Amino acid sequence: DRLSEIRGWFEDNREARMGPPELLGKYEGSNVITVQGEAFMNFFVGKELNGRPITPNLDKLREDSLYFGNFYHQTGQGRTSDADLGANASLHPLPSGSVFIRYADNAFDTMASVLKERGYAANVYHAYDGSFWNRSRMYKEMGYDRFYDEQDYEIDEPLGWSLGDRSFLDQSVGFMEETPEPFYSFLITLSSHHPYNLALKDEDKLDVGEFEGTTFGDYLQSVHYLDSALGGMVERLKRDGLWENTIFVFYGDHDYSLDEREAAGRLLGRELSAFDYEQMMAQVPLLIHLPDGGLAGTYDEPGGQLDIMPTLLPLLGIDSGDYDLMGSNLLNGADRGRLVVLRSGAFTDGKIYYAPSADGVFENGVCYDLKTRQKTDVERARAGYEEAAKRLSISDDVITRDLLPPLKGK
Ligand code: GP9
Repeated sequence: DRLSEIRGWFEDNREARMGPPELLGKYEGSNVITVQGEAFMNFFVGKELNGRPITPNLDKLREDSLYFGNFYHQTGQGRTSDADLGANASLHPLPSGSVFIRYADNAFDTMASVLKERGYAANVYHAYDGSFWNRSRMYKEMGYDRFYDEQDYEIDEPLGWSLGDRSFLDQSVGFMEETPEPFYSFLITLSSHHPYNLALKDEDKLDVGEFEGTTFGDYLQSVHYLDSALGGMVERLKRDGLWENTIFVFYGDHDYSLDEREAAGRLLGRELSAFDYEQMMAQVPLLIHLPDGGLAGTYDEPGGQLDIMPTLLPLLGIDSGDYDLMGSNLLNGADRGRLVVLRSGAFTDGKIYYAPSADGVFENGVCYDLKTRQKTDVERARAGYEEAAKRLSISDDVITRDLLPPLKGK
């Protein structure tokens, strides 16, 4: 029946979730601080504008971090909440709506719930109305001890939708300092939310030159501000002695909702094909800083948000194979046949990228060769297409039929 079919898939993919044995438990007992950056994409990371780096703090952090530069967001209509679900529960979003709103009463295995079983404290931080995306309800189900929402913060830096990220991150570290270790902290930033036109202080401004007064220019300003806020947070974690015992994770949640192919091409100094731009809109950065700066480098294998949980758990001594997670461990190397599946049915294995057609007929989709960046025979995508469709339907059933308890025999 369906349940044993699904159980079989999780069993068959067990090894893809487990990391290299020598890393199992290497950072056991560390705190984990994960920051999800609003609309923070990858295409400007490490780039300069008028001779000034757009993301100087992330550039510095990258020197002793793992940087995944070929990393996809896997969100759907639930946008920020879908990214949260992907990273914290390793499940795909649904074809419509947000899981946070539609299925908040279901049972989930999450970073918070799994780590709490191991004696961690687990808190989530977001300085906005706690009911947005049904977070207050969903975070109870996800197992957090506490959700720090807008009411818990002093709004001493009003910016954009709410409190500016600089003060948000700083006050959040203050709350963490009152939390018993080890802890898992999940933070969601907000200042770089659309429409991006922030009233920034002069010292926070980036000279965006030719993009001044455009939405694209405002967007670059807003992500530059988030980068600066992150830099301040890392400084404080170091100063206050948390950094050496913390795995620090940063990733972007979803695309920036703009159609700016021409402007993005000007920024990057090359003309972008429609495919180049599609890839840009699909990718966000992922950085993982380990307490000793270990495993630092740029990782080019493809990955996605659902891979964050199965990558982090083994570092803390927890076998990801024991949990029904849809993602893979990013430290396995590319040889495990990793497939990154997007909600649209698009997928990549690092060699090809398949973009489905609106009618959902396989043959009408387009397959690209990632080396040549040209269209290639769509048949090359058939096996991956079938596996991608299988994964999406398993994840959908797990969520809509609340299958995690019965999969565990409960
Ligand atoms: C608000 C914020 C918005 O709480 O998370 O999310 P988005 O509109 O980007 O999904």
